Amino acid sequence: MALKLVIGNKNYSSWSMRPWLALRANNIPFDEVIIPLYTGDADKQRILNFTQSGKVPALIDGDVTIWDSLAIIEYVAEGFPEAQIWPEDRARRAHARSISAEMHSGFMALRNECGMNLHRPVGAIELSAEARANIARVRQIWIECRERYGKLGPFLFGSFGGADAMFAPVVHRFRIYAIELAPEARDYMDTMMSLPAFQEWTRAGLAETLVIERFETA
Ligand SMILES: N[C@@H](CCC(=O)N[C@@H](CS)C(=O)NCC(=O)O)C(=O)O
Repeated sequence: MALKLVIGNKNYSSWSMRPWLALRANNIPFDEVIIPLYTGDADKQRILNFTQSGKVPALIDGDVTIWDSLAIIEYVAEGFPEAQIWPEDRARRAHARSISAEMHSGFMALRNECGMNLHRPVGAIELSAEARANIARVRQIWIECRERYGKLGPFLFGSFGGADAMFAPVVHRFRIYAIELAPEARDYMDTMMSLPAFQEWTRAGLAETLVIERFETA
C-alpha cells in the first residue's frame, strides 16, 4: 500500500513542506492528502480522522500513523536507507540531527514574525532582536556546514538530506522577507531553490487561491 502524507496548504504549511520534500526529493512514491488549515470544524475533523494530534503533517503507512515532521523524516530514513536521508558517518549524522532538532524546537521569533506565505510580495519588515538573533544563528549553522562539508556537495551535508528538508522553509522565509545574507548562505539558498522538488512545492503553493487571514500577518 502506498504511503499517504497528510499535509496543509502548500502556500502556508512549513511543517508539511519538510517531510514532503524528504520524500519527493528522494523519489519515494506517496499519495498526498491536502487539508486546508484553520478553515473550520469540518477540515479540523478531517485531520483528526488521520491523527489525534489534530495537526499536519501526518504520514500513514498501512496501519501505522506517524505525526510530527521530524518523526516522519526519521521514519522515512529508516524505511528507505538507500535515500541516505541522514549522513552515513556517525559524527556527521549527529550534527545533522542536532541542527534538525534545533530547527524543530526553536526559532520561534523568526517563525512568528516571518510566516511562510508564498503569495506574499517580497519585502523587508522590521524584526525584533530575537528574530534577528534567530537569523544570525541560521546563517551560522549553514556556513559551518558549508565550510565543513562543502567538498561533499552543495547541500548542508553534501547531497540533499533530512537537515536540508528541515531548513527548506527558512529559505522561503529569508527570500520572502528579503533578509540580507552572507554570500555563502545565499549560495545555499540558491542551491535549495534550484532543487526540482522545492520548485514543485513552490509552484503548487503559488497556484493555491485560499487566503487564510491568520497567516496574512506581515
Ligand atoms: N511540531 C509539529 C508542528 C505541526 C503544526 O503545528 N502544524 C500546523 C500547520 S503547519 C497545523 O496542523 N495546524 C492546524 C491546527 O492546529 O488546527 C511538526 O513538526 O509537525
